[in-house]
Amino acid sequence: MLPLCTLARYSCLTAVNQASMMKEGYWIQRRHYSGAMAGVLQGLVLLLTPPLLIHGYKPIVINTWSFTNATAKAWEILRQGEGTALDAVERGCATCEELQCDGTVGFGGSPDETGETTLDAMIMDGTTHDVGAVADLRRVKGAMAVARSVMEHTTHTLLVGEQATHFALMMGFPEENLTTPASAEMHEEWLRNNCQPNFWVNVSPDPTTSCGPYRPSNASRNAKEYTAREGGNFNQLNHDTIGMIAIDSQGHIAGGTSTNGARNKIPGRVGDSPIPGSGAYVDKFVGGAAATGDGDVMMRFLPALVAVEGMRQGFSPSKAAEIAIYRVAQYYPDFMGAVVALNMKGEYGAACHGIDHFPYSVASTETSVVQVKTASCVG
Ligand code: SD4
Repeated sequence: MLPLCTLARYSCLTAVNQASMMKEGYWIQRRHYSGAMAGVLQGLVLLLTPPLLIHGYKPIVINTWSFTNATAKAWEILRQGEGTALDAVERGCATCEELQCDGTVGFGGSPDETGETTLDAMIMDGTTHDVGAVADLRRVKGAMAVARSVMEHTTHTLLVGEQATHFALMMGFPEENLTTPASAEMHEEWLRNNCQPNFWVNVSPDPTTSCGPYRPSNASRNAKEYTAREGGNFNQLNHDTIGMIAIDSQGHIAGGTSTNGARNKIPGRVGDSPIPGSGAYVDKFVGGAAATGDGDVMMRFLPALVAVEGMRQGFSPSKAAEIAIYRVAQYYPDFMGAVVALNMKGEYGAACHGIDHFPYSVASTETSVVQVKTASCVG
């Protein structure tokens, strides 16, 4: 029978959570809200299933943004003991790919300059320090599962581009067109808008007014151009990666990411998400962290690694995430990004920059249901 106190606690927590988000002036945008509501429903379903007997570690999962369907899927696996932390991360992120979370994970989003959607994903086992990743993956929808295959069936870490596709097909994944009417329209609109915005600097014709093909011009790149050209391409609307960290009841920790990258990217562009230490990083002795945001800048600082090393030095997850974010902000004061961090004790936190608030999702034996937390950002 379902204990009444659990039910009471559930509705209480949900109400408090939403009230505090409204108080802070933040309201979940419609796309986030529908995800949150679906997660709440899934949370109710999870409450009706008998809890797993926990030995040692308390399972927990945390992920970027209010991608609550992904959290719920991972939590279902952890809570029922149906799989390991790796399984939870793989299936949780794959859920986002299937649901095209915010249009920035999975097929049919962020078309590149030619209109094609390409995918980056990574999975890391904090117990063995094994990693599998794919970048610039083409015509295969399940990037996270392909990343897991790289880990399970090769001794490599990262496969890219057409060769990653070739590998995926050998592993039995179907070849599919990742373009949808919505992504085709995004591309058409970009072309109608003279290819604005784009990621080119110091080329001619002038990339701020014209489409390519471009050739190099003589000017040299500087931080000011970052603000004007690169930073302007990233905001909360076109830039949401799922990054997830999970700990199972055996104390195994895993992390992963999946994204379709940056809209209008130059073909061949790979972001931070498939790079270990940048998109995500996990260590069985410490905990894990995952990042989202402007990957072109963030990968220059390995923020997930920095956050884990911060926790190793004894900082709380929130503080460690903040340290990682500040490291980037010192050089790029206009960058947009966020980091979630979780330690092996099950404590977690987040830090963010360049947006007002950063929602992230958590499910654990403490919360019983998927909750959306909100970090206030600096910068
Ligand atoms: C990238 N970091 O490819 C990814 C996108 C992202 O929040 O995180 N969006 O740059």
